[in-house]
Amino acid sequence: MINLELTQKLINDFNNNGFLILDKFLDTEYLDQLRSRFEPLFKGVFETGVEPDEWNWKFEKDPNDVTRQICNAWKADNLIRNFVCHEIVGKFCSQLMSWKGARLIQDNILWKPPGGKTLGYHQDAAYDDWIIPQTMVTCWMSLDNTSKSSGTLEFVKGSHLWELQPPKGEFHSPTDYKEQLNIFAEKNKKKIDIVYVEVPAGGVSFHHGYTWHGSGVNTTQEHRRAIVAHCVPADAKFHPTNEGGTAKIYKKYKQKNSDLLDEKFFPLLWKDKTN
Ligand SMILES: O=C(O)CCC(=O)C(=O)O
Repeated sequence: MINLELTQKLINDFNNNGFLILDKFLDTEYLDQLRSRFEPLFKGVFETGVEPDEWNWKFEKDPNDVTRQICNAWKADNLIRNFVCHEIVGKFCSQLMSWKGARLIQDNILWKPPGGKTLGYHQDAAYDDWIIPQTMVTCWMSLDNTSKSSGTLEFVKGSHLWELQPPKGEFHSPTDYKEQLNIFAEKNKKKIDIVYVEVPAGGVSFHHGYTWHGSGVNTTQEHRRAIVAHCVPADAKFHPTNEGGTAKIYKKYKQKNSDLLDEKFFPLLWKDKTN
């Protein structure tokens, strides 16, 4: 991770747009190593012996033209953990959201091969109604150069100020990946202004949990890979009753008689020690 400070201007940009895009974030000397972890992980070779929580694509079993995703690869791979659990990720997420600290609620590794299909437009915080407060910020770190034609991540500018809608429609490979966005915008009379995350390998974007985003087909001959940290406030807790979104997978980590997010499964990345 490069040593970078967030300026007030960058924080203001995030607050105005609902996202922030930076060309330099990951130390480029680690990119090859990080990319080399993808194939073993999708083949089910887990360095730590711990299986990730979600694993949507398996080598030689699933179609080649989809976006491959693993959730919580940090539990399986120490190098991925070093990056998605890095304190600078937690510090930036906290500063952008005006939080006193940040905790990892989930990671993703994403691999969109040449011809790889879409991911439907959605709002990340819509999936965590089992967390109080229901909020999120996402740090998306790119391991490859990205462009509109490689099916990069795209955001709707200012949509973090729209209300949250429960998850709807297909997430993986919908034919019309903007369908849910268009339905929401039409119903709520919102204007859609799309910005594509076009960064060199090692670049990053951060987005607010309410920001609408998705990605199109990779029409290039290049692979498009990213590692992603989804964070919540350091003192976020389990909702005592809600069971929607991704709760069906993550409620198993709730301890009896406690709403605390256990450090073993939801690690604290950074905490402000100044007050
Ligand atoms: O990389 C993509 O295509 C989508 C990523 C995404 O949805 C996210 O990081 O929240």
